Amino acid sequence: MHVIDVDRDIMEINRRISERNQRVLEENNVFGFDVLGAIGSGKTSLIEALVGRIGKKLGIGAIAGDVISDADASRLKRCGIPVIGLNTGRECHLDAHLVEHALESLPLKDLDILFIENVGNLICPVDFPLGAHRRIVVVSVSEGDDTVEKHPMIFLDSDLAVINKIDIAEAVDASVEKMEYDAKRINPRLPVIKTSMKKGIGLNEIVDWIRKESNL
Ligand SMILES: Nc1nc2c(ncn2[C@@H]2O[C@H](COP(=O)(O)OP(=O)(O)OP(=O)(O)O)[C@@H](O)[C@H]2O)c(=O)[nH]1
Ligand SMILES: [Mg+2]
Repeated sequence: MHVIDVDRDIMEINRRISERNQRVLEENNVFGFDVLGAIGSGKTSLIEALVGRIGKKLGIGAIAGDVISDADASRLKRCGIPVIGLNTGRECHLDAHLVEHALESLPLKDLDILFIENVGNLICPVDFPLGAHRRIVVVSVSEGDDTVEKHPMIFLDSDLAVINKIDIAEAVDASVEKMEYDAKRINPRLPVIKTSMKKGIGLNEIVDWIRKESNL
């Protein structure tokens, strides 16, 4: 029997398109950050906070991935940046082909940084690079302090881990130290920044990291 490995083919096609996307970004001098993480962990809040901190000096654009709504795209548009919303329908992750179309509609010549907010999920997006240069994974204490140890792949494949909502860690009985320890155990090279988007904690550290990585 001839078996076709459909998954492998899809991933290979995605990989090729993601490389093309990265070339498009580079031709336009745009540095891309993929923002991944669990549902409600604070991905949109992070992008909003970063626009507030570096948006006056740098041209920032965003792609907001959601299953059906345009809520995140609308939130980010209110920050005054160009945003393309992408709906995936039933899919639990963005793919490079969707991003390729979004890139065609963004004013890339005016941008220095592009944030791509993926659909809230710690599993599916891992295997689908989009063309961004770096991956930021956002988890929060409210998902439980065993979230990191249960999802090693995304921490292995990311360049920065953000542990968010530390302001409510005690209330939800979560150990931020355990989450940080787990992330470092899974990927010793991974920088981990503990944040509260609500209280503005840890955001300067993220700005420093973004500037260092993007050379901007
Ligand atoms: N207490 C607290 N709440 C936060 C913090 N960061 C975000 N939130 C709240 O958490 C909720 C979800 O935040 P979002 O930024 O929308 O999370 P998201 O990851 O973009 O969510 P999805 O796109 O739906 O997966 C919102 O009500 C935020 O106000 C934080 O540091 N502390
Ligand atoms: Mg969001």
